Amino acid sequence: MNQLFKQFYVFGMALTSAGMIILFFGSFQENEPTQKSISDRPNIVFILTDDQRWDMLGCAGNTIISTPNLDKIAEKGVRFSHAFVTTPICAASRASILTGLYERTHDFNFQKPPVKKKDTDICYPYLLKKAGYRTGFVGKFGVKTEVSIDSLFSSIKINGFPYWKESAGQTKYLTDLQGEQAIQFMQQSVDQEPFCLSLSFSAPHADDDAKEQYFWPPALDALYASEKMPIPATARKEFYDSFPDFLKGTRNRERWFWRFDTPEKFQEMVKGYYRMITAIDETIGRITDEINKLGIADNTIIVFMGDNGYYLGDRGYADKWLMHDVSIRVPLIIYDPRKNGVKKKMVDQMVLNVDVAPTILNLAGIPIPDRMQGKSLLPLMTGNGKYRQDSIFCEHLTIDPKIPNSECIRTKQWKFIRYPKHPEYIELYNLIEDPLEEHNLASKEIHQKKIIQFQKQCDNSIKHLLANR
Ligand SMILES: [Ca+2]
Repeated sequence: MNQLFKQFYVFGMALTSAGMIILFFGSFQENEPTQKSISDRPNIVFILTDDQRWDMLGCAGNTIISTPNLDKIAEKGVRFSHAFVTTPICAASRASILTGLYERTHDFNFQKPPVKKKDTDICYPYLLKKAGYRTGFVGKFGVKTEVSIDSLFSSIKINGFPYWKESAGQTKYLTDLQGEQAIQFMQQSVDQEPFCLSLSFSAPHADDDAKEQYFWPPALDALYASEKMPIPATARKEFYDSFPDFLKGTRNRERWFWRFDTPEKFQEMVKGYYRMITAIDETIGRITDEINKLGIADNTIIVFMGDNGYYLGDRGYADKWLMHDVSIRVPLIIYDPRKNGVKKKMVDQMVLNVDVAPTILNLAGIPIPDRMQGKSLLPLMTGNGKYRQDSIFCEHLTIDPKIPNSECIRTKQWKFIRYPKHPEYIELYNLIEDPLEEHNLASKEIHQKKIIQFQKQCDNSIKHLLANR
């Protein structure tokens, strides 16, 4: 018995040939999950990294970084070149990944009450577990929930900083330890298929409390040592100096002093960040070897994503939180060995972290709850069915006084950014002519109508997301 699932979406935007912006909003999703017995369903390994920017992958065009195992997964699967997070911060982004809901709707972030039961009731591990999956979690969870997370996962191994751990009389690098725990879960699950493992590496997140910030295994000490790490185009001093006061001296700038305030420190810190990503890649290599060894490679889907982007000295900043592409754009790769009608190698349409949960459910043949705001990416992977995201809305609602709240609309061509507490300052970039967002066009007379339309679109998006809270 097949069922038809529809989701109407409220965000979208069309530009007419006359350059007028028309708000229209509606996208439609159809999924016809095959009703199979639970034992025929695929295993799913969902790997999330912490603070890995979209271009920190060889397969994304980075000619310095070494990520051969992830490149291999991308080669066999589908890479999404324009994947974004709806909120660029660990806590809110992870809640969005779990539930398929925007921050404005799930209302979870640092120093906020836990994710409500009605929202964890639709999260992907809960629904997979309910359908008969063995669900496992390893690594940094980063989300508080009203319900015990035992109701979401059959097996839980939560851990985090510091990067060096004492385990059974040995000192272990955290990424290696998390990899071992992931492998252990798969070994324990192989007679209880299907399983879904959510593996959330702590790396390459800096250990903020440590002067060194970045930690990697000694075997990688020599890697990148002779490289000259590229300095971002927006790292120049006059760029930072041109900011309004509320964007100066913020948390992004504070951490810039920790990491990038001299050319020598910049080189060393960026190399450390790269080495941490290579260490993740090596661990992922061990995980894919184990999938082969266990004889489950033809039925195990791998989904790989980052939880937010990263300023590596761009704009005189460090870390994430704001709405520029370096902060909201993340890597996303999905490899389904069953093929399942997948024809695409790369998808350049804009997709979101809130799409992960509905995609995982769709791949597992489980109905997608109407309440979910993300959409399954399967139609984009197969080239069949409907998915449309002509524009995306992103936001960050932190209560940290040193991080200005911000909201944006991004289309293929335009980026509109506003700061709710500083309505006088707007950023507008033409991404086709200016992909690095160097030239703020907001004061140009010719763009004023466009700005009014983007303001309305932000307001409408927020209204819709609040109504669904
Ligand atoms: Ca993060």
